[in-house]
Amino acid sequence: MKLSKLFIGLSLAVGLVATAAAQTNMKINISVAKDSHQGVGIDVFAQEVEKRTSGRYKVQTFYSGSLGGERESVEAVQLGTQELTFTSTGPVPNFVPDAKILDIPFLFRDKAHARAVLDGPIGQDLLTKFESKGFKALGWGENGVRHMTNSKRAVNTPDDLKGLKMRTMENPVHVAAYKGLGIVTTPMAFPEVFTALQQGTVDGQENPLSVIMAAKFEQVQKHLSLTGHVYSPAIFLMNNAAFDKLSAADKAAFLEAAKVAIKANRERVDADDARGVKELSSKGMSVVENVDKAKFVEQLKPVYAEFDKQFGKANLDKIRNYK
Ligand code: EAX
Repeated sequence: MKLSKLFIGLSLAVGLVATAAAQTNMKINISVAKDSHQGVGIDVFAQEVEKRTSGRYKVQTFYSGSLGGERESVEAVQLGTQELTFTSTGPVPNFVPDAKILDIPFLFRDKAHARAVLDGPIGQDLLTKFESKGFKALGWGENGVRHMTNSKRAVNTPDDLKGLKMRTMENPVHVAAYKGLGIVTTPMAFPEVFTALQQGTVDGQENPLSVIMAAKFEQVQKHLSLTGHVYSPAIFLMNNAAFDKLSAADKAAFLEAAKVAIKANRERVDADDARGVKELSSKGMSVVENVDKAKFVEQLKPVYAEFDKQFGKANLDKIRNYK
């Protein structure tokens, strides 16, 4: 009797210890809502990690900037206070300067071109630059092609941008380029943007249709112009030490999970791009669909001259001409 009780007690204790050791919890977050291209990305990532590690790793998902904006989150991952984040490249150059080159306006012809560059040798080489800064970059996802919105007027040409006060990401390339377009730039973390637009602290902002819809910016912005001025990548970042602690098989599982997640994330961007204009117009936005992009490129000439110096024209051409 006593012995069997002891046995039950022991096996319970062993079971508890085993369960505790078996499951490691990690956190991942995004600054936009769950029902979005990024939400799909981290939800699929979490499922895939759990599945591919037989539940030994559980990734808790956080949305809408509840753990902080993108800059704060990248910093938390670098410090190791948070294991993972999925972020646009907006704040990334502040940590990994090599990433700056990707956010240059009109660098990519379209999403297919950008995806090919990111999945090819240029993008894969860039991923390795994160390691010395404390990150394991698991793969390039996508935030989408950025367009401009504002509450003041329809934007057809760069002239219409002169003097508009717009929120920008905390990204030096964006700030330089938008200044070159005559915009009054106000860098700001994403979780503050809705209120800033609502209160009129800024007139406008720029983001992919996916983000505009997920954030419901149509409630506080009248005009949308399909400027398509920047392709905005996203990236799965993990704390490098946390990644290093994984077994070889688990490392492969995390990398594979990111791949599956990126596929789902990009598919959602395509779906959002296909329905975005119709949906946003039906909710009251007035949309300029045909923007003469050549005029924007022309206006950016002095800024491009600066970028040629900073990044090397050959490096920019390598991306532009990638097939
Ligand atoms: O990553 O800050 C931004 O405008 C980003 O595009 C947004 O947070 C989604």
